[in-house]
Amino acid sequence: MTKPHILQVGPYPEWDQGPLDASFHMHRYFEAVDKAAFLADVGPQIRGIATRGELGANAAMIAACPQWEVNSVYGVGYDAVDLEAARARGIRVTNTPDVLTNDVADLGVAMMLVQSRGMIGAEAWVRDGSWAAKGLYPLQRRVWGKRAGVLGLGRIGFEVAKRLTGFDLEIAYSDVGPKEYAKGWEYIADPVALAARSDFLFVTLAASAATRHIVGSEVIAALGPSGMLINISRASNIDEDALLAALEDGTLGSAALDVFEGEPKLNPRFLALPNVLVQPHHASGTYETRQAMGKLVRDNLTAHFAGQPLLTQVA
Ligand code: 8YV
Repeated sequence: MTKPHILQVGPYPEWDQGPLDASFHMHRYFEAVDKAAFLADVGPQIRGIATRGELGANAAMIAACPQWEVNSVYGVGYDAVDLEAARARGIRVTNTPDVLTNDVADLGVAMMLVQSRGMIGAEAWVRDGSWAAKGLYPLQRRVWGKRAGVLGLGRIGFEVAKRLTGFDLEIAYSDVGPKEYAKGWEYIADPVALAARSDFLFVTLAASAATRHIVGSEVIAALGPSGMLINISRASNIDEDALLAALEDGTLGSAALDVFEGEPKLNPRFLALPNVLVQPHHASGTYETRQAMGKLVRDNLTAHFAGQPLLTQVA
């Protein structure tokens, strides 16, 4: 059987590329200089798209691939895939849930600790000789015993909340409705009210058109001058202009962010702010997790072309 032609939107680690090239005819969109010409050339043969959470598959790609059957996302978030176009054409879409949940939750909690305790500055304080020259490092903010809000108590939100109980934090959450697995954590339907009763607000909900800017100026102001916003979901869940303005004028105390609009070309205003911890969208970035994500991408593609049920289908 001829190997199915796959449009590869972005790079994958070598341990994935080898097996993919062995099983499929991979067309590397990310290496193409003239992307439109590349799509016009290879598009007619493409039966599958292999992409990443933050890259997705846009309308131009989809329009160029008349034989497109399946879209396999390396990531749990598939908000960057044009789902409407996929559904209209009966395209099957898969993602990589569960295998990354704990790593993403770990990084979210770590970001809260690093930012609250000023560990980036403390590291520099030692390395640049300030400790010897200036003495003790300035005092920071306590974490344990404070109040945490979790916006989106799905798989990742649940694991974040579970970890926060280990720090004796008082947990409350918002979601479309109360969750039976919420271990007695307080359900607060309104994100503004959740922010108002929180010292730390974690944004963990799956991004969609419905959640766009769910964290806007009202939520940010409610979190307040001593509050911290932590985002390990998608930048689109937050009104970034409102966030930047609030961080610059002190309406919001601080933020710890792993995702940005237009990433990796984030707004340079973030880089000028001392009260923001910036991270390069690596919440799922461990060898163990990425190997599991890569295997799921391959297994879903293999299952599709073998006429088998998909492992992790979302559409
Ligand atoms: C990326 C993510 O997929 O899971 C998601 O939705 O955004 C990430 O895990 C990962 O960074 C690889 O691109």
